[in-house]
Amino acid sequence: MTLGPFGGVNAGYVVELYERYRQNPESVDPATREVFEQWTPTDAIASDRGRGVQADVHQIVGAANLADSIRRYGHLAARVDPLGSEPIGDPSLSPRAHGITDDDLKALPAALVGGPVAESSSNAYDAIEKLRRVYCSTTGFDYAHIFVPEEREWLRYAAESGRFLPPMDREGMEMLLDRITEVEVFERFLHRTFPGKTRFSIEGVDMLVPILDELISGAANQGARHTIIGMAHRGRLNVLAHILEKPYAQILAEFKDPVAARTLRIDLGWMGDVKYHAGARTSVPVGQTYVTMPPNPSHLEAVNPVVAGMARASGTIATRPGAPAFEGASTLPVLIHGDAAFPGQGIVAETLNLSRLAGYDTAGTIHIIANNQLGFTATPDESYSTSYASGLARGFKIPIVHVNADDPIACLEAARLAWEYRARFGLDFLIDLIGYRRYGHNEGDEPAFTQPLMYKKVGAHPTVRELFSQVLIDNGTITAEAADLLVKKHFTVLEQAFASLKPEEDFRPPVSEPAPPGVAARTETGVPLDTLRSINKALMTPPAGFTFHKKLERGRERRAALLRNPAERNIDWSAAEELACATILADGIPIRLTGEDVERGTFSQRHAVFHDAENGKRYVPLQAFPQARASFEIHNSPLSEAGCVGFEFGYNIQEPDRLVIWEAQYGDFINGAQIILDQFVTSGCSKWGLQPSLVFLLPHGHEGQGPEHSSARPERLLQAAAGINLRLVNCTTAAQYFHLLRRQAALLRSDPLPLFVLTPKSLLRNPAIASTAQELVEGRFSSVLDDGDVGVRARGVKRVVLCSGKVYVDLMTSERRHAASDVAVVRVEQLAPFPVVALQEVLDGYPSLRDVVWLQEEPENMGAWEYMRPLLEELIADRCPLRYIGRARSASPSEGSSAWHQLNQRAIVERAFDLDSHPAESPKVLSKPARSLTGSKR
Ligand SMILES: Cc1ncc(C[n+]2csc(CCOP(=O)(O)OP(=O)(O)O)c2C)c(N)n1
Repeated sequence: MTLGPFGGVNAGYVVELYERYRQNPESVDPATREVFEQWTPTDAIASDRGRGVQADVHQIVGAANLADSIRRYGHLAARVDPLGSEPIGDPSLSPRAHGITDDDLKALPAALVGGPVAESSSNAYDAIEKLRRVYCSTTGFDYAHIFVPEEREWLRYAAESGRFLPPMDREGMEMLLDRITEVEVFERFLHRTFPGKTRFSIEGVDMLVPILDELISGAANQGARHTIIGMAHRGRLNVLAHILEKPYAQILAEFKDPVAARTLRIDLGWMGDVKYHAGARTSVPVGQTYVTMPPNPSHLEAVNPVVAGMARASGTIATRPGAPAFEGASTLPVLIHGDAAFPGQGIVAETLNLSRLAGYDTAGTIHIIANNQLGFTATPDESYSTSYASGLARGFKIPIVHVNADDPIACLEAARLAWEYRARFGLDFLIDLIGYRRYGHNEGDEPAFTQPLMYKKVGAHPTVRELFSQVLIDNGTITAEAADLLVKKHFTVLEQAFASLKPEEDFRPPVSEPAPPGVAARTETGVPLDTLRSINKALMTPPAGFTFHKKLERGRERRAALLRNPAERNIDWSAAEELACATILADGIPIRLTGEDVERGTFSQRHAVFHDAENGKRYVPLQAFPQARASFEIHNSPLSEAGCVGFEFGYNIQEPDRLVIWEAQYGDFINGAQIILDQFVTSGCSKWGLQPSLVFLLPHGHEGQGPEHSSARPERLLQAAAGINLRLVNCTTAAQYFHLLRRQAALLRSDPLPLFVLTPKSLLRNPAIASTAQELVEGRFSSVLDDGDVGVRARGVKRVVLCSGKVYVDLMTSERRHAASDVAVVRVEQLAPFPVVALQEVLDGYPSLRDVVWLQEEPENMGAWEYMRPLLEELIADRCPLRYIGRARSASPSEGSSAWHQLNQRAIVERAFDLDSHPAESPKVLSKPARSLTGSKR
């Protein structure tokens, strides 16, 4: 397309161009030549060429700049509010602002304005008027922030050519009215049948449903086979009913809210959720594409990264070794936002920031803001600092179309533009669907308490169905009776569904069946030595000519020699991890590993990606070894926790046969993703029947680095542990980690649970946690590790110290350990689910106990103690007292000074081995007796 040749220029430049053209018409470009050919400068040219041309040139430049302003700022004058508020406009949209008049424009050629509108116009005035109809009508095109010329030109042409106005014949119009009627009648029926019951009606943005129709069928025509929709409460029931084809009977049954013993699976930890959070998946294709809507928690916008991750997983082909392939066009993600939530919630920005990153992009997500011009009660002025609710999207170079929800054709045009843009560029697009809210925040709320004037208008405002049917009646497309019949037809369908309702049968919670008991404990995960050796050899064979950084060479030499002597304790944490991943890939299970700086590893321990020291080329051993039978992907994530964890959760539930691992830079940063943990990861099964198996690697341990790098806050995860909804492991050997990862991969289908691993930091290279090759060959993960040194002396043991993770190494390397032959140190490697059987067995092996101690380095109100205490009390019963050794209760996870840390750490260890000093007499800051156990049990 060609714009006017002078868009945004100054007069001096045009005079210069005109002089060039006069001397040689071929010396200027064709668009400019065309303007000069049609332009007759005033007579002044003959007498005083310079001044005359200058005057006319000001008009040329004025016209060109007016056209440019309309393209840039026309949306400010667009009538996008169905309630009729005056657009703010902009002075640059009037000819006066550019020193010209309408008459001047009439004397100028249309080519000055450029673009498709110029082709059918007789002069610049005509063309400008057409441009106004494009940019200042019921659609506001907001794309001046798109800096890539090709994308911007495409958008201009699309807007101005009208090519995206779907040619709608009589039948199309009738179908559209039918659809809008169906949407409206559903809400009216619910309103009448269940007065005052919350449903978060769609009314006011009814066009959301036809927009989704257009997006889904448009994307399907472009080859999409799956549409994934994320949305909050507003209009959700309507979308579930009409886009996901959730049966009316089921929705109506949910309104009845039956408590049927048959459906209440409390034994499975099933709690369910309210109806406007439920998800659904169509089992039959709609418009040739399957549609999924994941469940959504109340936390607005939290579902955004989940949908993006699902779409990424759905489009990823992971069955071939090497890096996986991504075919983005196969899946369309659609996110429906609220106008208060979109600018307000940080997770929106985190998700938008993923949109163009390798490993995260979705080949374009289509966003719709269901903009009813209110939050709960908050107004736009109270909700965002941007000009529009959509303002944030500008920074991410996303084209925005503001469209009046009362203009059905303009809405469909916006939808068409969205999917065509996505298909063309594989990038995000945003539709700001501006409507209103017919009722309060929910149907029991009185909106006029806070918005009396707005709701006077809303009360008198006809519905979009009424408006559109009037248009069709006026232009003779349908009769008024036909429009009424449509309403009756849809009421009849709902009435029939309601009349034949059997609430207890029609109500179907998506309960997932639990795995048979004990599967995890029985899972064998050893790998034959020959297999390990050949895989290790392949991993240590780089491409010919690859130059490693000098400092990495020695480590690789050590790695190459690892498995020579199976009894040598030389396998450290990272080697165990790489061998676990390699053997999992060799078993045909794809792996995705992401997190901040994971490619190298926060502690420079992983080096899963090497960079050639000479030419910077990447080499990823796990993508290059010949034994692999599935893909491996690893990505340094952006500096985000909520967005990234949400994304990995979505990826995981969409493709549960892949091992998905997210690593925190330090464990404490996972608190940035607390909403995703609480709302999706730990409760998703209980609320919605989801079965995630996502793995979290959380560096954890008190090492004197201060309060912010010590704790992954296991207490919060343990608080969320109930029944069997997660695994939390704090393991102490490389082999345990190897078997743990392999077990997780083996259980992806049969016993999926999220796995949280508290991982080491300084211990990563410490020989104390190293393992032998033989330990990888044999056995499985053990949830409890008994004190290997006690053996026959078990009878003399008076104290069992139970602990977990890094503090075990502190105990074992203490000088006191040798002398304390009456103290056994037992590691609880898996904290949740509580390993009751394994612990019972171990404790039964010590018949002469005087006490059992739970020892931890975390403060008493953190770590595992408060979770362990009632469980251990029950286990130990009245055999002996249970005591606590560890730091006292504290508001902060650890000391801020390394020296102070060491002092406390040493004291904890000493207390463990000091049987004569009752923990109750310990220094105050360190240990306390278990409150209920200082005397008799409970
Ligand atoms: C993170 C979060 N904070 C607060 C709320 C409570 N809340 C529910 S709806 C709502 C208003 C949302 O307004 P908007 O985004 O415009 O959506 P609408 O309900 O108007 O469609 C609020 C504040 C919530 N659900 N989630």
